[in-house]
Amino acid sequence: MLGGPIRKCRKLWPLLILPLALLLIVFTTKTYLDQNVSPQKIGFRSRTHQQEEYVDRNGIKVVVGHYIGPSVKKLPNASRDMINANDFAPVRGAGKDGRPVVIQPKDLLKMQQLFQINRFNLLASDRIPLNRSLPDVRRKKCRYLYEDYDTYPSSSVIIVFHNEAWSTLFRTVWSVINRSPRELLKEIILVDDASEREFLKTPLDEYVKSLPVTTKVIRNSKRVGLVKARLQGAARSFGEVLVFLDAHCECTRGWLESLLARIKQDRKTVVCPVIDIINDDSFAYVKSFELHWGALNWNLQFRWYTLGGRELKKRKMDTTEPFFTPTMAGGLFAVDREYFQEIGSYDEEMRIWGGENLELSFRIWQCGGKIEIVPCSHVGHLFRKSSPYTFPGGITKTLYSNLARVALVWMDEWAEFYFKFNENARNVRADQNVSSRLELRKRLKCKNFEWYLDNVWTQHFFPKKDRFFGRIKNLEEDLCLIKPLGKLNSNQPTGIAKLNECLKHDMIIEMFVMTKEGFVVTDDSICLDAPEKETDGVKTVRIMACNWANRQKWKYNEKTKEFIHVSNNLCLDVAPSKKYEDGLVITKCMNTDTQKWILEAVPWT
Ligand code: UD2
Ligand code: MN
Repeated sequence: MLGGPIRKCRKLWPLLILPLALLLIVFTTKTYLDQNVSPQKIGFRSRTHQQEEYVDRNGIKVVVGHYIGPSVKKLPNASRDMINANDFAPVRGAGKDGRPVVIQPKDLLKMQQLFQINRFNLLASDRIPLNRSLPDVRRKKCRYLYEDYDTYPSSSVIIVFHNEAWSTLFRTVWSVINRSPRELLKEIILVDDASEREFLKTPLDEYVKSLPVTTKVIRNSKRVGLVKARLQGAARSFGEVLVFLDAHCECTRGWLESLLARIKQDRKTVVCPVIDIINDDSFAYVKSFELHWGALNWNLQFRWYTLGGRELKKRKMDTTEPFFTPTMAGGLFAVDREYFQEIGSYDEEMRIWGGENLELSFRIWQCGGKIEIVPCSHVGHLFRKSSPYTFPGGITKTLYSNLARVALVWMDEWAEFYFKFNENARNVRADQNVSSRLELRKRLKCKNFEWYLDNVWTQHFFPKKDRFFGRIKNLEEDLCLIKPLGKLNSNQPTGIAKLNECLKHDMIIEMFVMTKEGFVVTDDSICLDAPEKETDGVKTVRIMACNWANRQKWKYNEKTKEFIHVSNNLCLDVAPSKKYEDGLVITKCMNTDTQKWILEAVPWT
């Protein structure tokens, strides 16, 4: 009896191994290619859809969520039945206290198949109970700050979803139910954006009836995208505050009170929790950084950056105080319901995914509001390395149309900068009619983007009239400084500062800003850096995350053409070996030819 199935399995072995081997080949080739791009080619690689995930200087894992396109080939394929099945089968204690789930070797193949469906470990998720416990990651003081919560405004929690897994969706819902004071939680609103999964239809309607909190379900038969879906939820809500969550979140204790407390104090403050990380493989709950804020890069992608200088000092004075942030990630925030309408909710012309977070961020700040992160509020979000769903209308066109709209409405002359360096956005620019949003901007008497850069995002690295923007060229070698390439999915571009052939076209990798304070910055808040005090003869110059400290300050001498590292009073020079790999160093200023640099300004509008 037993022999039958086992023998059958043996025959299947080659069939199973082949896809795995293919997967491995595709993956290694991809990694190989990424690491072996010759310097001259670097600038032509499109990095615009890449997900950034790296460990920063403080040893904190930083993950930035944005669309990165289809992942490695769908091998092995998940069958239709698998996609439509709800195999939620909780195992007692799995994922308890936010701990990782370990999958046995015998289940690995199934795990990989299921992974493709949502681009996270569905097998692991399906084993974790919907009401799993999570660590209380807040600072101790937070526990006693919100005891008068019965005086706070009430809330409607709005969760939009498209083809979400049952276990992640309802773990989100249950974490809201279990960890929100019932008095403050008026209702939960689930907005289905035309999901196709069978279990998200009638079974969901039935299940929702059993929940102890009023839960509305709004359905779409046609895909509307997350902006319209959220607006539908907002239109049907009764809470005084709207709280938006992605459909794969887990809220921890105190998350809601601390958000609502701030809105009670000031209804024009839009607040975000600290977004912790639910690991896409193990579903471990990982506490995330607090000394960062949200901003963007030259490609208009949302990014977390290290704080420095005044901002950092302010934050360290009271680590439970809400602190402001130039932009929000977009998925997790709370806003006064009426204020949300007053400032123009969302740009309804934004389709499917992307851009709405920056649009809302600029609008709030420029039109008289504030965005803050509340350190006593922690919510986990499942960050994925790629997007699992389709983009009707095409990913490039959809995403860049949304981003072009952001630029055209809010960024003034910096819109020109964006279009100049971004071909995809340039291609869809003319198709955008933003007149109603420009009218809104006028009606609300919003401030301009320059004000935003000067007053809100004080550590920005965009070009401006009062700073240099362009190439930094070594006179002797006739080569240009370039931004190092990060490894795909692993590192922030960090490395030894190197020279590269000066490119004929203006490419972002050769563009640097030099601020009045002497920071030499390029896209993604990356700075030219050398040790503050020369130690043990180590004089290598690096390009790494800006920390706005003295070690990253430089001075350019127009006359002598020397580029001086301020704290050491040493000169930027080519490594003595003159080898590409050895990059740049700082050394005693002797006015040699390799110590002469030209700042070649490039027009940016
Ligand atoms: C981030 C945000 C996300 C959104 C996005 C930019 C966080 C943690 N997440 O990407 O909320 O601001 O940036 O647009 O800040 N969905 C639909 N219909 C669609 C597409 C998506 O309902 O056509 C849902 C989806 O099921 C999910 C939510 O919208 O619940 C956000 O989508 P995501 O999780 O793919 O976005 P994410 O986290 O990569
Ligand atoms: Mn998400």
